[in-house]
Amino acid sequence: MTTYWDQEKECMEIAKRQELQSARLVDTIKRVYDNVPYYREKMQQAGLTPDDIHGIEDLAKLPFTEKKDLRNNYPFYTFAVPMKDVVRIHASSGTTGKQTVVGYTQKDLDVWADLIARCFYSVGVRDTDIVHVAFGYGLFTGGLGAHDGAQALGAAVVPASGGNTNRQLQLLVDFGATVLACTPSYALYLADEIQRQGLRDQIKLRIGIFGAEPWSEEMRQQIEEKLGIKAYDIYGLSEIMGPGVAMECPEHAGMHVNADCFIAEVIDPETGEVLPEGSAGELVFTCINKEALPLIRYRTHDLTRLEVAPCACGRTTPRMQKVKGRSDDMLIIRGVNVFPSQIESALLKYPEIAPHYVIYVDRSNHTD
Ligand code: DLL
Repeated sequence: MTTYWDQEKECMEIAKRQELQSARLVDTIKRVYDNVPYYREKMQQAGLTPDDIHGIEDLAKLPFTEKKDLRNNYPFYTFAVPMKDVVRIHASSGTTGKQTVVGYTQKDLDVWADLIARCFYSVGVRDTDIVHVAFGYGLFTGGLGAHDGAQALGAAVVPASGGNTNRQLQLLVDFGATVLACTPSYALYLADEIQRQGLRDQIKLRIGIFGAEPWSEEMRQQIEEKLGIKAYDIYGLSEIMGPGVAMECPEHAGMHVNADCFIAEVIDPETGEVLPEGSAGELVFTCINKEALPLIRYRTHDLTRLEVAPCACGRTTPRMQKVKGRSDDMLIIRGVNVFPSQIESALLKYPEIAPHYVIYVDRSNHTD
């Protein structure tokens, strides 16, 4: 009937999954070498051709990709398919005014929706649920990503997008949403407003799916208590796909990486060396089931650890622990990526202001 769950079942056996990853990696490397001049040059500089990549054992031979590489090839020069095959474009902020642009073919969108459906299903979302999506819709991948995934699962989607809290509360009450998807900071803000306006008895939420920014166990407890829901962490980044790269299961024992589509590695952020299983370091992803933008060894700059032992839920995919920080200076404010250099370039437009500044980020009342 549904495909999203069966696909994952197919790669439960670790050896079988590694075989699938190897086959997909070899195919991806051939495609980027043939179709993306940037990757061909990078591989040639490293003395590599696709014939040198036989499977996941050769992954570490390949050069890394950085956000700046996408920026230098702005907007579409990293795409591996002609523009006629691209059906959606999203973007995320970069270190300058320029966005990091990402593209999807129809198949990419179908795979992405399936992955999110798989994530949502794993925490109990069903086709009988009403999913209120309060991630921003637009270039950000949160809104449309969660939307397509919930719809693929057969749930009824309320595309609320972000902001206008009173309207959001009215929709939650009137439509009786059972699932809320948004940033954790906005969930806490909504929870406080629900409490303040005495609406708790009129809210039917039972599951919360929150991500796009780091959040703590304490924050989970607060949200769960205030809204009377179970809250789950969802992780992703535009360059790799958007939300749904990894998501927690009801065991709350880390986020299961969708390993049939993304190979995760943890490296030393200083040296670039791949670290032994279970070490903390910087997360790197390779896309192995993507057509338009299959990034190779993309450095996320997110610091975490990968747990490879099978989970108590029965699944065998590696689990990433909560993101502990970043190895660059990016801040994430209400799900929006902000680099200090962007603040600096705005300040420098005013000659009357000296270019010395301190950035103060206050999250104390969850609205900032
Ligand atoms: O934030 C995609 C997303 C949307 C994920 C909705 C989850 C839910 P970007 O705007 O490209 O994409 O930002 C990606 O956000 O490298 C992390 O630093 C951070 N991030 C995303 N999810 C989490 C999370 C979306 N669950 C950057 N915990 C990533 C901690 C997260 N940080």
